[in-house]
Amino acid sequence: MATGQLFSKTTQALFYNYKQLPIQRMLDFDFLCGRETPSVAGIINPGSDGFQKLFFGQEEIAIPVHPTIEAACNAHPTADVFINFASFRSAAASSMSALKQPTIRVVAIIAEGVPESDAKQLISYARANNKVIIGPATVGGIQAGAFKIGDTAGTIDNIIQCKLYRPGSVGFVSKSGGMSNELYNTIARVTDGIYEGIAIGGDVFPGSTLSDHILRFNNIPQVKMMVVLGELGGKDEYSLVEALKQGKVQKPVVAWVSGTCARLFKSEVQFGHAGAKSGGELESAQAKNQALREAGAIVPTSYEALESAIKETFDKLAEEGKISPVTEITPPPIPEDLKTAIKSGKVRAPTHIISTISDDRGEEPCYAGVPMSTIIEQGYGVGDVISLLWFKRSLPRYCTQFIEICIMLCADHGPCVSGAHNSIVTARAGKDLVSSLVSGLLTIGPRFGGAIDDAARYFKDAYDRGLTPYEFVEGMKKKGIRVPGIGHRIKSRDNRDKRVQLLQKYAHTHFPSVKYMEYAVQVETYTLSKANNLVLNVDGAIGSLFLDLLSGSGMFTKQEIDEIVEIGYLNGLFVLARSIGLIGHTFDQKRLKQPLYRHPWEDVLYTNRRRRCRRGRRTLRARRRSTPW
Ligand code: Q5B
Repeated sequence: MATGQLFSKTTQALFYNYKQLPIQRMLDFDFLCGRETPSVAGIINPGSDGFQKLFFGQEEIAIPVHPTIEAACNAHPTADVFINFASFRSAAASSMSALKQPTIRVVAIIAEGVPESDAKQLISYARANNKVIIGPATVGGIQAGAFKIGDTAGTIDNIIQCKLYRPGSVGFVSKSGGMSNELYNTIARVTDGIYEGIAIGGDVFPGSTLSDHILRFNNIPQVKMMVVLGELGGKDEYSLVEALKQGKVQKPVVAWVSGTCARLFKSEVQFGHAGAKSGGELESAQAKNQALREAGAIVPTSYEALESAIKETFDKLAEEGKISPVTEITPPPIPEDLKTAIKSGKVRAPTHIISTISDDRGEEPCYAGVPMSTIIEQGYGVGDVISLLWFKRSLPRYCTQFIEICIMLCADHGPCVSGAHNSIVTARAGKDLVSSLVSGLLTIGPRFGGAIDDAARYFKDAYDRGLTPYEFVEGMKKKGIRVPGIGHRIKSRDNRDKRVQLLQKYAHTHFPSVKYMEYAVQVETYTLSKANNLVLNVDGAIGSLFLDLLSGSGMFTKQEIDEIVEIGYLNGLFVLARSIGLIGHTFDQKRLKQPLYRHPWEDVLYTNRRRRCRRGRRTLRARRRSTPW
């Protein structure tokens, strides 16, 4: 890199603290400039690693993420700029650690509010080790057509307007980042543009000074003139005055120190930056402007006259043949982000998912259009929520209460049923809650708990077709299908399922019609004539009563009822309810610290033949003796 140059078109940076927008802006700038490699080599996100997906033009690239500064520097030894987006609390420590890395040459510190004592330590370490700090409290800097730090120069539109995608002849240094955007624009209007622009930051102790950069620009052959924008407060501008007086700067310097209005205030004024306060007369904008003028800088009489001063200086250099015309290029268009394009109405994109039951985009989530505050404030219950999310409507209270009763009645049926058994075994195998729950839920099906939908389907079909219970049951038998909703392992004619009786009682009291349930009872009467345990079970009771709810409530069309039965909503009630019990069983086993379950041999009928030999029998006997049960 030539003397004085901080950056080039191949400079790469490490970016500390993942901030998507400024990194993407850097990469967009790279693309605009026709860089071959992204200017961000790696990201340091303390504690995490992996990759971050970002765009380089139209292409998506994965930028490595490292957990520590050391790891990032080791992985990217040619990345010599460290862009520090840490907060003011950790900016000093991370900047010092970066400065100590042999591969790091330039550190840009974006944070405002870095303690002055910390800043001084950083500055003295950097100077002693020949490293450059830009900031703290800076937006960064830019080398036109080559490299840009973070948010410098603002949006892509502004960068294009200021022609920062290709180098000009002006070196620019400013204290303020915001004002540098303004000056990039001014300079682009009246000259061939910026070669390099640096905002040193508005702190009292900047890592590098106005004169540091002016002296550097003086050594860069492509820089033909310099523009300086200082501000009241501090004495930084005087080091430039000294350099000018000592003849260290040979190229024209146009300078302006802003803050001349401070004199209009009766008391001392503090502008936006920590350093921008007029202490004594020497620190006033007027005194500094005067000193710069006397030292040989071109200092206009007002900020408004700065633009013409820059123009005159540039035109003079051009007339003297010191500036050769810049080759204008048309930068490639930056593809717009889909989100932005959609927002501006420029494009439309098909969605990949359609949802009709809930919406979380507004101020509060809505279930089927009902805001959460209504659900809570008007005392909706779980049954109402189910009716909104499953059936997309508010059902009458007697219906939602029926749903809640189903949930309560089916929440658990002891540890011996298939689902609970599986959850218990899984929990005892040391698995987590979700695994234990899911293992129990997976047993729900045509024999256990999941017969509600089929019960509703078959009872509805048989009733609607006017089949007698005899015709129905015998027809099913011919097809080799057990009647869903009929039969139980432990319930029988003499040991009725209380849950079924409770559901029937509720429906008789509240439902306008219970025709499907009455049909199911007639079927039960017939099946009981065959065997004692062929009772209407809880699945059959819920299935038939839900048909009554759907048809009797007047809230569903015939077509909707057919669809609900065909899709099969009702097993969902058992799944939802039994999850409560399965979770309970899982907690219970864990609370009881139960060991790994192993089914006892005695409880298994082994049917594989064992060869009769003495040794074999001895082994089996020995094994049995050592088994704990
Ligand atoms: N037979 C439930 O059977 C069970 C028949 C039938 C015609 C029938 C059986 C069945 C339909 C599915 C159903 C939900 C497997 C049950 C639930 C939740 C639970 C569970 C809990 C909880 C029980 C003996 C003879 C055979 C069979 C005949 C049996 N059922 N015929 N239609 N439905 N039902 N499931 O006692 O001539 O000897 O060959 O599949 O509705 O899961 O608490 O435990 O809350 O957790 O094992 O309540 O009924 O009878 O298989 O020995 O059969 O009866 O064809 O006749 P079993 P099997 P045959 S509620």
